[in-house]
Amino acid sequence: MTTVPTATPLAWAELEALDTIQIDRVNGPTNAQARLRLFGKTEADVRVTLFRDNHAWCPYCQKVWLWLEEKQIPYRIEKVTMFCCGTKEKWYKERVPSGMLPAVELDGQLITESDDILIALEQTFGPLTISMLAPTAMPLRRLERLLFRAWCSWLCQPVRSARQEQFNREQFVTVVAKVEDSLATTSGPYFLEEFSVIDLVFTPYVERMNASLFYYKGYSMREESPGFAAWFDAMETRPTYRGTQSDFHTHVHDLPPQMGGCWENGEPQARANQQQVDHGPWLGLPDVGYGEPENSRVEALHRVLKHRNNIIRVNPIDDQMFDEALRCALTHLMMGGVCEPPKGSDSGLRYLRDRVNVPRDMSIYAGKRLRMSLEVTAALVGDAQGPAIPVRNRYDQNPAEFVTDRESDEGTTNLPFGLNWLKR
Ligand SMILES: N[C@@H](CCC(=O)N[C@@H](CS)C(=O)NCC(=O)O)C(=O)O
Repeated sequence: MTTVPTATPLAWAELEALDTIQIDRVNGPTNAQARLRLFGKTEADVRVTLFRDNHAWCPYCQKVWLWLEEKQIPYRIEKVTMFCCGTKEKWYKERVPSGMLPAVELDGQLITESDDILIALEQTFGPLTISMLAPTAMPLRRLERLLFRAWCSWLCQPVRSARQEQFNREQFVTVVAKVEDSLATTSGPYFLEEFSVIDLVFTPYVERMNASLFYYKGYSMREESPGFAAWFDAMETRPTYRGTQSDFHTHVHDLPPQMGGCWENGEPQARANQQQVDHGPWLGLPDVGYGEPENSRVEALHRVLKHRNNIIRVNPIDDQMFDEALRCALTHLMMGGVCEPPKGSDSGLRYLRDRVNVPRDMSIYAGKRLRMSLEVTAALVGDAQGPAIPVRNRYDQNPAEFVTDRESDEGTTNLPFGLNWLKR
């Protein structure tokens, strides 16, 4: 019998030596960690502050975020807690009593409601191809709301019968067909002849539809709808979109508390998809169509190293045991091969696997690679899962738990990877 060689886990210093990545959060490509974006300009040019959620889960924030990135408007980012994750910051409620996100401060004036924000921004900086108020924009904006409502009716309401489930599905598919007809009227993949604000209007919820229907209903929008497939592919050519893009795992678990529940239909395809999204393999899921960048592993390493003290502290298992287990997973990530973690560390590794948050913590392929190494390493010692991901709230992701330990992240206060709610 051949025995598979077992690597010893690399020491932190050895792992640090492998971290060769340099990321310019302020002037480089779109990313979820920046607190300041300058696009080569200076801080004196900043007229806008975007208030958005810590986790990059809020769809309306993603729309405004993408607009600022596409137009390359210098801006600051202030991150705020969503109600489903913890307590809203007092300073934010003083400014926006409803606590709703996003908000923008433009030349000292506070604006809420994402569409009003875009209208104010385009009045100041010019439209992104067309104005939100242009006659061509209005029917497309209404079509997006129609699609949104058909999705909510199917996903977010319990049904009494298989017939009702089928009806909701058909309603959704009918609206998808309408949207695809609209996409087909242009010669390119976008809603208008040129990429425009309309594509941004559709982006956040279409991304969430693709994830949630795959997981809860066994319906793969990107694979079943060629017009949407081409649109997704085109969106993914844009570094702006790539920087805000989430993965299936993150979305299917961030949506239930935000939407008030997501209802699965129990079909075999849905079950198979749930298995893949939760347990892997994560490569090959239709949440991304472009090829893997060569630095995805090193990006994952870089992000874990940056926050390793918090990651270890918040994990439900013993710190020393998890320290070694995590180094085993990172050794696998960077070197391949087998690196057996301590017995009993499998649930801790899977706790982290389930709380990698894309794009808050890292980009989509880095997230997949990290989940994969955590799972492969955990499987060497057992099949214990971490505590279940809650569905009514995500207090397991409460940023307040990190307040005293906030780490500098290119001028950011980033709050990654779950928290120590079980240990306390
Ligand atoms: N109509 C608003 C909707 C904004 C909205 O629903 N925001 C949600 C997040 S997606 C929110 O801030 N909820 C309060 C919270 O989660 O803390 C807009 O377009 O800006």
